Amino acid sequence: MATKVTLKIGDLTKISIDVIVNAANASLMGGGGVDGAIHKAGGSTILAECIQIISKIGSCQTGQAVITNAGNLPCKKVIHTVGPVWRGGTQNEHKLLATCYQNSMALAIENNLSSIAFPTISTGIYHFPKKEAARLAVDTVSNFLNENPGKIKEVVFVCFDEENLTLYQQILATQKM
Ligand code: AR6
Repeated sequence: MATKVTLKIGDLTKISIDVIVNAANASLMGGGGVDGAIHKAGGSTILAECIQIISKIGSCQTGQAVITNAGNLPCKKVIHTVGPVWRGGTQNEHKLLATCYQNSMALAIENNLSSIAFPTISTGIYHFPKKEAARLAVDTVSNFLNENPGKIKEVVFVCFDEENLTLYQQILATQKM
């Protein structure tokens, strides 16, 4: 069965799905943007599990993904991944952002989670250019699904603003997924 790929505008924390992906930072201790929204809506059990993870791994590297409970959120689990800070595009940012999407989907499969929702990782406080990030997100997810058929039933791209929504609409319209 082909994977359903959809696009939504709104708040990632409100989505009922197996797993949502958090655009976190290396400390996993929360922050602003979607990270702040997830911890605020999800409650303290998410942070408690992040603290346990950090006590074992030290810090979450850029591109890495880890999984926790989802506290009070309507999803079952949260995957925390650390996107690259945009530094002009010369510091491996594209590859690192692709790795976030790949590792998140691989971790979802490992945990038997078959529906996943992504925010537009790195395009807020980390300033990755939105159009390049949208293209990279769609291409990376598409390639991953082709290479791992039948494992993920649904992918939702969640945009928080009209600009990202329009970019994703344009890119998805030209993409066979
Ligand atoms: N639902 C969906 N998308 C959201 C939400 C929400 N509730 N809130 C914001 N966005 P950002 P980054 C959008 O800054 O660039 C944090 O402090 C937002 O409009 O959340 O990867 C972390 O702790 C933007 O389009 O993540 C890190 O330190 C997108 O989510 C740092 O920010 C990503 O913006 C990570 O920065």
